[in-house]
Amino acid sequence: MPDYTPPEVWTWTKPSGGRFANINRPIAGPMHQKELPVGRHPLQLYSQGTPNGVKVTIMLEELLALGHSGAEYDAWLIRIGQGDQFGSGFVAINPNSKIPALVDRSGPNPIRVFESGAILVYLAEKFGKFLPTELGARAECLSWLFWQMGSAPYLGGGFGHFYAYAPSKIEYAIDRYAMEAKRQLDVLDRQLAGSEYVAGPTYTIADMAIWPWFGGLAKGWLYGAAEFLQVKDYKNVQRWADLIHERPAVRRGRMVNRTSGEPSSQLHERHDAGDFETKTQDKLADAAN
Ligand SMILES: N[C@@H](CCC(=O)N[C@@H](CS)C(=O)NCC(=O)O)C(=O)O
Repeated sequence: MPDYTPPEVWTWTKPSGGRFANINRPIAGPMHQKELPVGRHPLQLYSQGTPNGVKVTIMLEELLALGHSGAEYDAWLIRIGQGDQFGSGFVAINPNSKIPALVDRSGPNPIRVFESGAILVYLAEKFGKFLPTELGARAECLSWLFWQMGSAPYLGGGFGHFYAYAPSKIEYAIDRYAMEAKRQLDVLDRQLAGSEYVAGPTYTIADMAIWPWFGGLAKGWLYGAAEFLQVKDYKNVQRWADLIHERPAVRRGRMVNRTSGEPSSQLHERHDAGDFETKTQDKLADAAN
């Protein structure tokens, strides 16, 4: 590896290279003027079907499956690869310019919520579901939720970035983050050895936050790394990943704002429960022909 001596002061002189380099920049704030669309439902979600986005669509679909009509939502697609997260309307609801972001328009004043973990807690508290109220069980659930929020940057921004997206393969970086990704898988595997769901005997927002990342990794959906990390060895994670994947609301949640994979699995925007039957990309293509 060629040596690099950092200069006295770092300056942004060239794109960093690698996938997503076009959306990386060292400054925040809006980059262009663009208002956000608003649909007819109480909740407006602005997102894309990445692991962080899917956490929220799973939660909304689970709430709807329980009959909470107040959880009806419009899901608008924010194409992060095209820089939609830097539009003025989006930055107004998430100054951090990252999906997902939610606006609750059910009350007299719209409430914005950003950060996927905060959105899960907000919805759990609003509807009184999927976050235990007993102090100990609540602490366990929130501990695992925050574990996920703290772990994902190492898995995605560390391992995923250097293994799959960086412009060159750097052994030091891949070793460092593969070690951490496997350590995190082992943490989860040990927890799931004695617990049906992550935070205990019931399904909670901790499962919804952790599954899109570590369930996805276990099922071989992330970074083409299933073999490299030997994910099949984490037997309890595998059991749990399948258990969550079987849930109909999880299957629907995975489809919303999804822009890759089979056209029949991609529902770019969701404005009605019936859209899963009629508005997936394969159906829209058929209708256009
Ligand atoms: N901690 C944030 C992370 C959100 C995040 O990293 N979102 C990514 C997609 S998964 C994003 O919007 N990236 C666009 C960008 O970085 O410009 C959360 O959990 O909501």
